Amino acid sequence: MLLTKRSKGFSLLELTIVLVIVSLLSSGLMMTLSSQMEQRSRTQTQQQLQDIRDSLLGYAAAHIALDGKPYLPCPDTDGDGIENRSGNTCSNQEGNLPWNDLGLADQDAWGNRFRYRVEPGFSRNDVGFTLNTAANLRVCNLAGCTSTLATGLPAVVVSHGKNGFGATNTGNTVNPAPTSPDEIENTNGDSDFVWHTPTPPGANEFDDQLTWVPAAILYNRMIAAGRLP
Ligand SMILES: [Ca+2]
Ligand SMILES: [Ca+2]
Ligand SMILES: [Ca+2]
Repeated sequence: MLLTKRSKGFSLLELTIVLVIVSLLSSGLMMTLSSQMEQRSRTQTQQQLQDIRDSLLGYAAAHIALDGKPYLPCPDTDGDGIENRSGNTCSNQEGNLPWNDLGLADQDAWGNRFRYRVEPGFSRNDVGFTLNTAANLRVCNLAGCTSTLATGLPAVVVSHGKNGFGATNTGNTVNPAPTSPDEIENTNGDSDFVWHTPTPPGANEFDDQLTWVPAAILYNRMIAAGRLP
């Protein structure tokens, strides 16, 4: 009789065990969902970076400097997505991607602008670039650039990733600066950038995503389009 009575419901202990299992399962599910969303945002941003590189190559093929040679766009420095020039040269060699000129989205998957740096010799609209124009941008494995992934680059584009440190947001204000050396290298306005796989928050935090325009690919496309030599 006692057994029949017990089988009608859960004991407090059983209920507690069930609740613990449910909470473990749901927190595991939440973690899986949030890491899936993060991965989806990274994949989306990577696709955008590929489109940006293609658009920069297309821009060079379609824009003719006064001397008949091709040129790349200047950075946008005032938040309207349109390049900023001072006469025939860029107002600044580094700023945000001129998304409006390129016909692309104005933000990465985390709501921030893409950073864009272009070499002076590749961005004049009076004297275009040739096969001999100097290109000195570098993408390195680590800050300080003791080893390089790519050198002699005409242009580099950076998404500042999920943490968005150092990026301009869509309200055209600059987010808090990064503190890790590798992310600082992508915001300090010189010719060197860093790319490697993400590292978690902490002293060496890194979540930036990059693309770059190799000189050889740019030249190849210009020759194929009949724009160079
Ligand atoms: Ca502008
Ligand atoms: Ca970042
Ligand atoms: Ca740098």
